[in-house]
Amino acid sequence: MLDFFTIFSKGGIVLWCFQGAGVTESFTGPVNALIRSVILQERSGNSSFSHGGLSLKYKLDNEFELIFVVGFQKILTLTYVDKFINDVQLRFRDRYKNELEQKGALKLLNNSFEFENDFKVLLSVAEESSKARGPAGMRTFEQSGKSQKTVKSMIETKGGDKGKEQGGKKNKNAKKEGKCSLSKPKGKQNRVWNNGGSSTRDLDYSDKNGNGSPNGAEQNLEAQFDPGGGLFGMLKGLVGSKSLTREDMEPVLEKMKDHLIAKNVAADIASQLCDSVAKKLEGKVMGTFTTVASTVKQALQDSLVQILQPKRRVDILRDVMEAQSQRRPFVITFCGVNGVGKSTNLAKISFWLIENGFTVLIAACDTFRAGAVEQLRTHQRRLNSLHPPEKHGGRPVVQLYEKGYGKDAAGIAMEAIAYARNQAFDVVLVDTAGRMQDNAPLMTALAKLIAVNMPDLVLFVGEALVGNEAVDQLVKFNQALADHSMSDKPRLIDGIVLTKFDTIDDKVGAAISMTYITGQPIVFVGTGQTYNDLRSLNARAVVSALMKA
Ligand SMILES: Nc1nc2c(ncn2[C@@H]2O[C@H](COP(=O)(O)OP(=O)(O)O)[C@@H](O)[C@H]2O)c(=O)[nH]1
Ligand SMILES: [Mg+2]
Repeated sequence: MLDFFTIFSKGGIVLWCFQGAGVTESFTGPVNALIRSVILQERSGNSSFSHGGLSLKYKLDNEFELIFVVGFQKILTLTYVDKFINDVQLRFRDRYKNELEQKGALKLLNNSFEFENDFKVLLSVAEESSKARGPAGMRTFEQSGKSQKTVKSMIETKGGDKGKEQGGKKNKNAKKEGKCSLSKPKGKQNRVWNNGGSSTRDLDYSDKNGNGSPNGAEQNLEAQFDPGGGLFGMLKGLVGSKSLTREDMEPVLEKMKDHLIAKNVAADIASQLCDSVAKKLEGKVMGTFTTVASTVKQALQDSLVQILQPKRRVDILRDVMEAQSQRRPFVITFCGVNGVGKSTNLAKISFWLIENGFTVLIAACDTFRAGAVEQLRTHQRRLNSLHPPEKHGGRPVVQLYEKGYGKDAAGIAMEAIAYARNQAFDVVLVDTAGRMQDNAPLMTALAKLIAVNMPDLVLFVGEALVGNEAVDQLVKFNQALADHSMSDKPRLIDGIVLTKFDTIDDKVGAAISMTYITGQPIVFVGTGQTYNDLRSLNARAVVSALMKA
């Protein structure tokens, strides 16, 4: 009932694969999609993925750097898959331990992994066991929760659900306790080099459970590794070649998550990122002199850079030239909530395009906010005075297309694009009214504007100041565009303009939240209120600001 199973190395070499009987479709597409949109984008916190009609489940083997992927029809509920993928992993590792230990792509390529028989045996065992279990029968009274209750507790008393409530609270507490003990570093205290250094500074390390570390030397060691305390003051000095477990990493991950949130990364995303890092590291063998904290830190840093690295080429100037050669204007639409800097950054981008020798038509499609049209007219005048028509063959380099207030924005955009085509403008920049992501009628209107005009680029403008809100905005803008699209390949947000970057100090987390949610690049960063305050994103600088304690 499986469509396929494949085992490949993280370097991309397929070691072995299986295709289910009667399955004719190639599974390259789904596996590539999994690699592209999950594994390469640090979304591996979750171990399943769907693509078309298929469900894919995967497991990372970090010790041998392998990925195991199984695919089956989404409509099937295969309860045995999780265990099965584990079993296959263990068997494969057992059988080919020696081969896998000889690292190096060529060696892997030269080996043939005759795994067919083992796989078939495991598969039939798994399928049989799931059949044997069959649909779960009804529980007997003794097995049910009710049998555990006393009669008294089942009698409803006047005055409401006090008993229930108390029960509920108790449960909550019990849960909490369970959690606490999970995150508490257990039994690792002895694994430190006790070199008896002297403590120089207090550490930002507090054991949430109130069990202060009895071992002073351990704290000293921490101080030596990370004299600043702070985030990586958690370091437990675990040294030696051992493979990482989730438990080892838990305290460090917890601190990292808090650190990312403090840097303005949305809370959900911080947890997903930490989960993904944990998945990537679980089972990995550490080098002799590396510590859990430094390993996790490095992995997180790599993941952050990976997220910020654009997944596709964004080269507006080249695209404009291409449109030019097709004798049509290149159209960019700006959208976002109120006051984030859409109009201001649209003007900066106009300036940048003009400096690069293009002509720009600004379409004033914010027909809602008083003063919006005048604001753009002021920019148009200023830009034209910076690049006077005399220097450009008597032709103004930037013009405003406006129809006043209260009109249909989609219609104005369409007229503006037609006008630009007739007048041979190179670029049309469409300003739109700000709208809250929850305002359904306005979101529908924006989706219509985009669906009707099919701009070449849809830029979402967002402030670098936002934290959790960034996720909500982006998810809902994208959702509205998808819901109201008229084609089966909806136009979604293609890029992000991150504004007010000059006001956030090192709280640069919004950059991560926004790229993580959309998978789209940050095309421009606004760093002030003059025309020159437009930058591209430097992923490494952002990540180093993020990691700074
Ligand atoms: N410091 C700073 N302020 C900005 C930046 N971009 C826009 N602003 C300011 O944000 C305010 C709102 O900008 P506006 O373009 O009218 O926002 P819109 O409602 O999205 O069109 C204005 O006062 C801008 O000067 C930026 O990158 N840095
Ligand atoms: Mg505006």
